[in-house]
Amino acid sequence: MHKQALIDALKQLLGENLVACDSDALNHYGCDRTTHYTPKPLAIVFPSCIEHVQALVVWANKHRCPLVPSGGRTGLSGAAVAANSEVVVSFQKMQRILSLNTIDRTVTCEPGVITAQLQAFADDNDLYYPVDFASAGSSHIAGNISTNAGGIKVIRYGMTRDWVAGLKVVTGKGELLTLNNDLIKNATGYDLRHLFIGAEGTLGFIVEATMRLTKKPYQLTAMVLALHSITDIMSVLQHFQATLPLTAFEFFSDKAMSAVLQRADIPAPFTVNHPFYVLLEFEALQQDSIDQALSCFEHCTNQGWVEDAVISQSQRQYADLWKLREFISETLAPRKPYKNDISVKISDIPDFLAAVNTLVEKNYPGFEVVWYGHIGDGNLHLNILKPEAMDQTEFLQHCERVNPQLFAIVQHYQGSISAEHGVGLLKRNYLHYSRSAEEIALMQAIKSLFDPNNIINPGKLI
Ligand code: S2G
Ligand code: ZN
Repeated sequence: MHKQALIDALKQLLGENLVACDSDALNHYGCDRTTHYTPKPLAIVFPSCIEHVQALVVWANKHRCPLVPSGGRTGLSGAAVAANSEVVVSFQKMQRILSLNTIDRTVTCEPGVITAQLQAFADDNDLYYPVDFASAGSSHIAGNISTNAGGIKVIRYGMTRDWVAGLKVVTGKGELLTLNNDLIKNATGYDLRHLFIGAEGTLGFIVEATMRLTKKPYQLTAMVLALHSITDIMSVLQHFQATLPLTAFEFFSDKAMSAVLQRADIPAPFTVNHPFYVLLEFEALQQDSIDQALSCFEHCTNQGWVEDAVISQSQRQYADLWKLREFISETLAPRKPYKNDISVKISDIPDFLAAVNTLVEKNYPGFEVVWYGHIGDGNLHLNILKPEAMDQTEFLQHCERVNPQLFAIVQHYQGSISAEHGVGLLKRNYLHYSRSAEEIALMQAIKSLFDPNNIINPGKLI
C-alpha cells in the first residue's frame, strides 16, 4: 500500500482528528532530544483509548507498517526517533490520572501522564513519587518506564522499575495483557511486567501504569561541597552515607558550574572556583542533623578531601543549590554535546574515573569535556562539547572513533554503556560491550515472541 493510502486508512481507522501528517507535526513528533537523526515519519497518530492502540497494532501487523511509541520526547538515545517512514504513536491524548488507592498507596495513570503531574498529584494527596530528573516537566510516565528512568534520587529510592506496581500493555500482536495486578507479592512465574520496563517500547505499548507512592521525605536539606580532586569523592560519599540518611549524592565539574552560573539567575555558592563539586541531600530527621552534616564536612576537610561547603538554610537556597545540578543538561544542550552515560559498581569508581580521564585527555585534546552525574549510583555523564570551529559531522565521527576505547574500559569494569538513558539507536552498535552474545540472542528471541512481525519500534535497542 503506498503512503497516501496508508494515511487514508489510518484516518479511516482512528478518525481524521487523531492523525497528523503536516510537516510541522512530522518534525515535532518524529524525534526525541537526540540531535543526530533527521525525523522522517509517515504520520503521527494520537490514540485516545486502549482500544485505539489495539486496533492500530492489528492494522499495522496487517500492513507491515512499523510503529514508534512517543511520549514526552525527552529521550537521549534515539529510541523515539522515526527516521524511516514509521507511524509515530503519540500518547498526548492519554494523559489522565485514573485513580488513587490510599490503602495500597498506588496511583493508576494513562501512559501520557507527565512525571511532574504525577509528582504533584502525589504531593496533593500527602504522598510522594520519588523518581526525579531534569526532564520531569515534559517526560511521560510510560516513557520513564520504557527507559527505566533513574535521575537524582536513585541512591535512596531506586529506579522507575522499583515503583511499578502493575502495567496494562498491548503487545506487538495486539493482545491486551494485565501484568501483576498491582500485587506486592506474586510468585506465579516470570514477571512479564519487568520485561516491558526498560524495553524502550520494542515489545509493545504501555497503555496503563499503576505506580507505587511513598511517604513524603522530612525536611530535605542540600549541601554543596567543593573538592580539589575527584580522587577522594567516594571517601566523602562513604563518610556522609555512614552518618546521614542521604537522598542524593551528585557531582559536577567546574566547567558545569561555570556554564550554569552564566545563566546569571543562580547565586554562586562560593567566591572562588574549585575543580569539582558534590551536591548531596539528606533528610534532617533530628534536631542535630545539621550539626552532624557540619561535623561530616569538618572531618572531610581535616582529611584533605573537601575545601569548602555550603548548606541550605532556606527553601529558596535549597532550590538554588539544586539548580546548579539540574540546569547542567539544559545549559549544555545548545552546544550539542556528545553524551556518554556510563556506570560501574561504586567500588570501581576511583580506578574507572582515572582510566576514563586518561583516555579523554589523550583523545580529546583541546575539547571542552564536562563531567557530571549521579556518582552515588556509580553513574557518570561525560559530555564532550563540539569545538566551535569543528564541523558537526566531523565531531560526531571523532567521538564515535573514541567510543570503542571508552566502552572497552567500561567492559573491563563490567559496567554499562548506558546507565539510564537507554540504548535506542545511539548505543545499539555498542551493546556487546555490556551484554553477552547469549543475552542479546535471548533478547531477540523475546522480541520475536512479543512482536513476531517486528513492527514495534524496529531497529531500536537490539
Ligand atoms: C542528568 C540528563 C540528561 C543529560 O542531568 O542527570 O541524565 O543531558 C542527565 O545527560
Ligand atoms: Zn542523569
